[in-house]
Amino acid sequence: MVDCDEDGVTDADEIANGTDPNDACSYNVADVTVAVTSTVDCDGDGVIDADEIADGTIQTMLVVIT
Ligand SMILES: [Ca+2]
Ligand SMILES: [Ca+2]
Repeated sequence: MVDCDEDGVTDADEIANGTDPNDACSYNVADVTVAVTSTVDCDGDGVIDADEIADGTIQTMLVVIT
């Protein structure tokens, strides 16, 4: 299982989803199947995504940077 951007979604799943396997802010939260080891805070609220996923506080299924 390869997860190049460490967002918890394997590259194969990202390709299947159409998200970017090299962008830790591009993934489908529903498809997080491995440990999230990235330390990105994609929505900029001060809580890293790994913690938001663990806490269930990520609201959107697909993280989109605006
Ligand atoms: Ca990704
Ligand atoms: Ca955040």
